Amino acid sequence: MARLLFTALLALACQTVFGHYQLTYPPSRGFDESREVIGPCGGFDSVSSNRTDFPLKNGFLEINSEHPKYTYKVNIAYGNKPTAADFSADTSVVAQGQVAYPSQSCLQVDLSSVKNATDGTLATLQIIYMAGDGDLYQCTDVTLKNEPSNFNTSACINADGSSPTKSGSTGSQPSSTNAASTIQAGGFMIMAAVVLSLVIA
Ligand SMILES: *[C@@H]1O[C@H](CO)[C@@H](O)[C@H](O)[C@H]1NC(C)=O
Ligand SMILES: *[C@@H]1O[C@H](CO)[C@@H](O)[C@H](O)[C@H]1NC(C)=O
Ligand SMILES: *[C@@H]1O[C@H](CO)[C@@H](O)[C@H](O)[C@H]1NC(C)=O
Ligand SMILES: [Cu+2]
Repeated sequence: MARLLFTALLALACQTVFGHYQLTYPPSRGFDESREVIGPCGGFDSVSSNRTDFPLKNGFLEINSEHPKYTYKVNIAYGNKPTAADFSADTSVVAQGQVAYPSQSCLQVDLSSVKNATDGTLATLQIIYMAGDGDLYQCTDVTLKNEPSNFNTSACINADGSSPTKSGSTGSQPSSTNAASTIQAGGFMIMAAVVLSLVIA
């Protein structure tokens, strides 16, 4: 019984400490925190049957981050059923940047100067998120459109209140993600202390 309690507490603590991120818009192919490390799409290899229209100009991906600081890269792959290799061409990167606050962030993805991104093209957008605990993957299946019929522009929100057009522009990668690692190490210590005190009691 006590052992069960420890296990439950440990699982809870781990979940809190090791939160990652969710792609909240357009809808993710699928989310399973424990499989988010699996490329190219966080463990979800099947293409969604209902694609979201994605604007060629001024598009974005909205994510919810549990880490307070991270860098990210957005890759595009074309066609109905892209393979892992399709996301990793030199020409696949369509956005990258860094964010220094947790929770909601609107990552700008402007495809207007991407050569193969044309009206009506089927594509999959992949986010690779890096916050110090491995590359974490999410994907969304879209149809690229000049005039999207079902793209929700209101979903673009930055938790720090900054202008969405400024956040997530293609930018330089920071040299390290030490802040995130430090916070995680801190979480580890607290978790260890809690478990230890329970064992002693
Ligand atoms: C597709 O439809 C299902 C069921 O309505 C929904 O859960 C899922 O989020 C949708 N996916 C996309 C990419 O719109
Ligand atoms: C565009 O498509 C062509 C033909 O499929 C391919 O050779 C080329 O690498 C693609 N370019 C980009 C930027 O993806
Ligand atoms: C669009 O996104 C906003 C913010 O997330 C949400 O409140 C609203 O319900 C969404 N609209 C539609 C039509 O899904
Ligand atoms: Cu994480």
